Amino acid sequence: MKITLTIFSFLVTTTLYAQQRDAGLQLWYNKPAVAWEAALPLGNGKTGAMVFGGVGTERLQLNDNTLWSGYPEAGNNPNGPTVLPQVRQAVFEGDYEKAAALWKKIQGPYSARYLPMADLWWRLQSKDTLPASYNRNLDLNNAVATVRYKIGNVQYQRETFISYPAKVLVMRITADKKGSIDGVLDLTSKLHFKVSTSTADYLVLRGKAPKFVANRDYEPQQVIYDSANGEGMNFEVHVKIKTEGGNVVQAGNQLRVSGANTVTIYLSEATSFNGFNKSPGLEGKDPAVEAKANLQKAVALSYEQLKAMHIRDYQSLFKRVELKLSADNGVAKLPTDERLKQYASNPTDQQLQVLYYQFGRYLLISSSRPGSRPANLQGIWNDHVQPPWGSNYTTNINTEMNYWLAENTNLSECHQPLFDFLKELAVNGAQTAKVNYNITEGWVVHHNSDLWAKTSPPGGFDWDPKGMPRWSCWPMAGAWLSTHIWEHYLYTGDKAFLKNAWPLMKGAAQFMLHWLVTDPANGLLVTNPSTSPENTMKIKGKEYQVGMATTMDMSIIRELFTAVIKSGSILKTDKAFCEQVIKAKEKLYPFHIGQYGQLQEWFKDWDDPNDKHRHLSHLFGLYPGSQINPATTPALAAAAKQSLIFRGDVSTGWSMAWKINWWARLQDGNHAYKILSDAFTYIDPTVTRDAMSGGGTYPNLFDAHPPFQIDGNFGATAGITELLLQSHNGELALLPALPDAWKSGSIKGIKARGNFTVAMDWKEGKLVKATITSGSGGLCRISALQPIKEVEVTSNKSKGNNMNPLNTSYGQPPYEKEPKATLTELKVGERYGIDFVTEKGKTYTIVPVN
Ligand code: FUC
Repeated sequence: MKITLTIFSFLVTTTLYAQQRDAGLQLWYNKPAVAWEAALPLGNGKTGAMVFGGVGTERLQLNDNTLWSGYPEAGNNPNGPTVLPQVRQAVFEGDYEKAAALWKKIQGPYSARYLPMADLWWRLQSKDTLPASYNRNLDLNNAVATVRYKIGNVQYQRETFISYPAKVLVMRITADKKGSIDGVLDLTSKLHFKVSTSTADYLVLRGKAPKFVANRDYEPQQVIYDSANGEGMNFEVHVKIKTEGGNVVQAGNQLRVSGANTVTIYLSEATSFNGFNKSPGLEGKDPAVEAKANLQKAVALSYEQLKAMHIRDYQSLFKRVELKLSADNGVAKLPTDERLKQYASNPTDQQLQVLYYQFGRYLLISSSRPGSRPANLQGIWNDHVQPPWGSNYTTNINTEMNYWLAENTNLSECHQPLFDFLKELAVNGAQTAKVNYNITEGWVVHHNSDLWAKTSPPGGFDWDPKGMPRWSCWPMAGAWLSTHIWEHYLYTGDKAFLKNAWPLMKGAAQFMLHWLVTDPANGLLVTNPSTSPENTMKIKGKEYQVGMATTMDMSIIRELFTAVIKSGSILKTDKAFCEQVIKAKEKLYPFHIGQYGQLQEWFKDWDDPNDKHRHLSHLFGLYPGSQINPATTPALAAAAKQSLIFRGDVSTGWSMAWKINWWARLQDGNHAYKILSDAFTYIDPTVTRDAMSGGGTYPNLFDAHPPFQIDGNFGATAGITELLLQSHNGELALLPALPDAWKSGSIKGIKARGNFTVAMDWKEGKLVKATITSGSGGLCRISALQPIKEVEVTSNKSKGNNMNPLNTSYGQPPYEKEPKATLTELKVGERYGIDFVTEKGKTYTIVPVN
């Protein structure tokens, strides 16, 4: 087949966001939520709410992103510098059991817990029976949750949203007959609280968080409040109610509305959190000041003004990306939970896939905005005082996965809270490095963190028969998280950002230079002690936790060092330091392919082909790293594939999401699609399931680990994007792993490294057209799987006939070199491509012609 690429440029027309509403982008239900995992999430990064949509009683379960248990507690362990050399010696001598036992002496406490704040109850006079015309929905077009039903001849409606610019939650209750709204408003909390009413239209809940909450496997009495010295956070929820018609009176600690035409409820909240290093009890802020100020500003605006402001803000992010797949297959008219239940027998519901994809983007916009904390294990939505894993920052995969979609789905701004967090982690992590390891340069983070930016190795969970080192002995999170800085730069071309964040990356690499040791056996640099997160190595039938130079450790360090070397050269800074990193990188213990053709997870070939563990950390280099590629490292890619095949497809939610990304990178869209379908397994929230029993999706489309964990949502959205566009290998690969099932479709507004914004249309599995908008100018290299024999370039700056072989990688974007101008048949795979020079702000159209 002969295809001609025609490239031409035109000035970008700046359509900020499309105004039209996409009817498919709604989660909707024909009954109220009973389980929390059926309620609908709203959020502005700071405030979170789950809307249940009851008829007799509406419940809004509320969170604030800064409401955590505890206080700054480093948990560093001064035994470290004495014990660490003993651990290392034991490992070098092959006594892995002793190494693990010794390691336990260095551990500190587990993290603090993310807590539920309060519940708002709107109790109506109607019975809690289901009216015939009931509908509740969450419209992803505008981030508004709506409940509608008819009782008698009155049509009722409630609309709720949480505004990022106005920092308030607003609920508007209307009816189509005057004077028909009666109800009682009430606030409660699962934490210590008191409610008071200052005026007839104002409610305040004052609460106190515990200073300690034990992990989820302890009894509820393991929640400790401290009144003596004020440890533990204070918080306040303020509610003001406005009515048209009727009246509002105080009734005890509740507000009673009768005979109103409309009711508008404004809610704001704040905590005494005053920074990661200040006691929230003793040095905290007065939450009343912030809560009152936000509320006062908001109530001065009309409901319509607030709603318009909210939608404008939300759509400026959400509407950047549009995904279209084939027309619906008839089930789109069903409620979302019904569609999900049908999915197993009908995995062709591509509209549900689109909804799920955009829901991932919606969740990031709602849980991570500039100024907020980063999204935790549950984003910002949590109803448990003892949430699973503390709803903390689990940094050996979960926190990072939360941000995989930030750049490629064009939500770069939502990445910011993670970078703010890194600054705090670097402060605490420098202390941990010093106290625990006597390393005085750089910073370290272990496998758990929290609001207090904890960086020490977490103990806890003593009940686990396998012990703790297999997760706590993992000082790699600072390095992994720092690669996000580099990724953000690659996608945005923001040099000022890179410069500003350079000390963080440098610090993470400095720690690693000190952490690495020379293996006396081969002279290479290795990590010791080392784990492959949460997995164990099986040697002669026995399991061990702690060894050396796991593939994940070495891959993370290699990825970080590469980013540091490139950043240093872009910023023209720290030459001597970068040279040290270059030298160290050359001596890193390399990848190995094991006896079963698998990518070796461990230092030696101890992999068990029957191992089904959910973590496949050794594939870090395939994704999110960019060290393993079918085109440039085919043998390693084949080994990674073998490892994936051994582990199987079905696992916990986040594990399946990671697998989607891996199969995408291996360019096997069909396998990725199969796992995406597995992830749509309906999980009934009313049935208790074992946490490792296999993931799926709850009625509200939250990912089920189980239990609910948000990483699976984010990871799957990132993976769907990765099926359509990849840019980690020095080129923009268009439709690199399109599943057969997605015969025709289009995507707009996704991003590639080099600061390119991409739109594509495809039919019958073939690219029809792509447009690339260049955000920073520079060279753009395109590759496609379709054979290209001839290329015609009409861009003003590009040379004609300049198709290149793509079997060599020539660095990461942003591209600085001139394009080559040779026309050559490709040797590797069937990738064909073109280089062209772009101008900042211009859009280029690529039309393959058959
Ligand atoms: C890690 C994972 C678990 C879970 C927890 C929050 O420990 O191994 O599956 O996701 O984090």
